[in-house]
Amino acid sequence: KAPIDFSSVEAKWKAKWAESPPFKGLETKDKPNYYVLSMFPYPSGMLHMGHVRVYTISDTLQRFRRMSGYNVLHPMGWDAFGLPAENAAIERGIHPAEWTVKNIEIMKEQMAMLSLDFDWSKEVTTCDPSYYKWTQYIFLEFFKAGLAYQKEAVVNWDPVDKTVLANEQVDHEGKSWRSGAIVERKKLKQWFFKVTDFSEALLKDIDLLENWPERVKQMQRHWIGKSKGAEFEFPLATPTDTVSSLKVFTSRPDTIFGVQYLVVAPEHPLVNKASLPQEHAKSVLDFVKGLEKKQNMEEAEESKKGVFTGLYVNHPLTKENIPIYVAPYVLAEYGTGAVMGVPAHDKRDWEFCHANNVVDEIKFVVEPSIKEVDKKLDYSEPFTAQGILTDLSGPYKGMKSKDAMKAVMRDASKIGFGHGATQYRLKDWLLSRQRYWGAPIPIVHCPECNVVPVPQEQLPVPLPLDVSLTGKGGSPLARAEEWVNCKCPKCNGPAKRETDTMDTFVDSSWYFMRYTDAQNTSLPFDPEKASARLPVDIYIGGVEHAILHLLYSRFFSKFLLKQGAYHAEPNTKPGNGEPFNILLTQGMVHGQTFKDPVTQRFLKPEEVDTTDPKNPKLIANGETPLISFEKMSKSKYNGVDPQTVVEQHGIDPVRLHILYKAPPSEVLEWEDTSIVGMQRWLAKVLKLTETVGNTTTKTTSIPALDKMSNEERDMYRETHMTIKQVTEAMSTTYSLNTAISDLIKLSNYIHTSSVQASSPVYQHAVRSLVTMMAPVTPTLGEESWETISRNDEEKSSVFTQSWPTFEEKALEKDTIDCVIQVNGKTRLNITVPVGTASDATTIEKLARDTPQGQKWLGDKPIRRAIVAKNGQLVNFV
Ligand code: ANZ
Ligand code: ZN
Repeated sequence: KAPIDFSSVEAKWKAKWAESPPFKGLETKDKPNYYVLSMFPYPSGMLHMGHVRVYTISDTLQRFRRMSGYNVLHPMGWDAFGLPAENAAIERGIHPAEWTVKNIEIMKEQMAMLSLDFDWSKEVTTCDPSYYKWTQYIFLEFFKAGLAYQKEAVVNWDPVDKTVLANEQVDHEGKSWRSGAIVERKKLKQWFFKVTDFSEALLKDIDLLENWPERVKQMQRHWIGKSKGAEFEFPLATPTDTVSSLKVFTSRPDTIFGVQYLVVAPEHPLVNKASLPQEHAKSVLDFVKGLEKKQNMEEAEESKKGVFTGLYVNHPLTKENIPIYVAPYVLAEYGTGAVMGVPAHDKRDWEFCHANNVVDEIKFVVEPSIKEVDKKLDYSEPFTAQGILTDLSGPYKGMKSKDAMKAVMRDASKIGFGHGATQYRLKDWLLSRQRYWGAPIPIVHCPECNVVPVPQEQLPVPLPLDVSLTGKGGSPLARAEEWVNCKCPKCNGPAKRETDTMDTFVDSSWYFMRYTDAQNTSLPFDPEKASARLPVDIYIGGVEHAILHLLYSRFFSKFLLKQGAYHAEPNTKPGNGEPFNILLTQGMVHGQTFKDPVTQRFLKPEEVDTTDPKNPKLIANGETPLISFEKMSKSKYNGVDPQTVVEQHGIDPVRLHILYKAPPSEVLEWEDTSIVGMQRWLAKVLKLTETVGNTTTKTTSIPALDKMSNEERDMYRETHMTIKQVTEAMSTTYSLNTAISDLIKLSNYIHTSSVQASSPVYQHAVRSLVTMMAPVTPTLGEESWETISRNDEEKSSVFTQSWPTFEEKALEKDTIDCVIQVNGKTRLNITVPVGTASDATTIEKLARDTPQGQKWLGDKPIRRAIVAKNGQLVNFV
């Protein structure tokens, strides 16, 4: 049985908070702003333990900030467009809007259940027209700036359901998850954001993100993937009417003499009937056609299969004619969509060369440098490192790779053959989806005027509500005829609406800006209001968003800064339109998992007897199951429902347990058994506060340090040490688990100390303890505070209290521990008063007064005393 009746204490404070919200009216102009943001959830209808963890962290930090005198923004909203709602509609016949609204209601209740204090006046719901109107507005800003455009792109196409599939919807055999049909690769017109215009800024400014985890920054750098090298333009041996040369990008210009063929991607413009020699056109085009099935494509890529085009280029440096191939291992979207094949020094080129019998002899143009004695060229595999250029490298032989790269590029640019070039792996963002439940792209297609943006005053382009959802047949909006057919905003003639909707990542790329001015009806947000709040001070969320969401948000925020949608205070970090200052990526919550020791089968909870939690048994045969902690999943029966856990143990113990069991960014291994410890601690704190509540003398004035008894002095020091450590954890290290253990230590200290509850130092210690635990355990914080508060004003809420500050003086010790050496050998330890620490004569006297000192020093005279480390070490010679 729990030592406190949590549910009744919770009910009491929930009612009080509902009547007068704890932080209401505390915002004033003279306080600094602080923005605590946690990633908003998808409204699936149920909070999971991961949500509970992230929101507990953000709620704790925001309460701490408010008590520390900030105007805090701590909003919440819903990432409410997306596939699950659409699938629910298809499977259960419930409209996505209805499904979403219902789920939001449930999850809001669950958040309240957890004592999470969000500013609901700033709530945003991305599927609400009052929000997506502004998503459309921002899309048009991109469009007008030339950064939103349409182009053909290869998509996964299900030929049975006649719909585009996401990569995740194609199984490993290249079949559709829904229809089972072999997925085709089809070129369709798609909408893109030109994020590549920002490649360099997005890369460079990662250096400004001092308060981001290194791992996340590395992932972003890798995703952007800057690569330096050269572009070479090879002239065709026999130029045709349509093509005269072929451009390649390489990161290894030093291997230019090792080029033995070129390869272009199947989508390369060279691959068409007009450009190919007649006798090869059919075989090439048949080969490419075969790749339309995604399956074949992946197989060919794997096998490094390719086909000869019948064309040759002339190598300007070797003067040799070399063949051009087509192969899917060359990607159309990277570099120039063509590569120079250097089989001796690139693994994929090597494999391609062997798979297609391209040449008889492979040219090795680089070898390991002589310094690496044990390394020699092995002609049975490619040598991919840099080294020294061989005799086959013409004028560059004997040069180091590094120098050869420069020399080759210099010589190449002299004859117009090539130049240095930089490539990024980052591609433009394909944002259009052939889906219903998303923000319509605000574009009209007119037979006369072509692509026409919907004028601002006509926004939002509403999502029509009566659309039949079958999951088949392309964009559902295309079937909403009344909606599709419209008038051209430019010429007023008959026209058609764009039927694609936007990727939900578009919605979430700016929601944190909308929070700063969520009710605005004339703009996405007021520039002044946004500028006062941005950048977000701390952003807490899952590491699974380390790349896309964070990159897209950085892109949006840089673009909107450039557009003047808000401005940045010159000295605000990180600067350059970076949206998030501190990024805290919380770790996953793993569930306790039981397996049969023999069959390794996952066991259901009802198959395991856990009455003795330290010694669980299989009910069937009494054996001990295998126990591990793994990602929660239905198939492992290791999921934990937040609601059940809270009902069982109380909100505060659950919050404490979550924060105490692991540092925020590490995996949290959830098991219920040790929550009892948290409950006991809370009961102990309640006892302490009752002791204070029962004393008749409630004093405020704390005596001067030298007026305190020794015990009081120690308690005072302990209190201030705890204030220092907990403040540091809440404000800089986010080591919330150690903050809690420091609070536990302090309460134990008070509990065992001989200082009386009537002492102002005692009361100060308890008051500090309760104030500091309140952000983590709001209910028990209030309940304990009520007991010790001195007057009605104080009584109203612990959250009206200021966060305690520590005095440097209080931390000082009166004595120091001194190690005494005799002739360089450590012989004894003594305690000396701080003031006498460097006074050798006093130390000598104190030392001689101890039995150990008698033994080692006796009456021997001391020739010399060496005092080191501020008196912590003294050597008597
Ligand atoms: C010749 C060469 C020789 C290459 C050698 C590598 C090693 P990073 O560094 O990632 O940018 N490449 C270029 N465009 C390509 C495309 N569209 N599809 C597939 N591969 C492509 O990679 C650059 C290297 O990737 C380029 O340098 C090219 O191969 C290949 F010893 O050119 B290299
Ligand atoms: Zn028109």
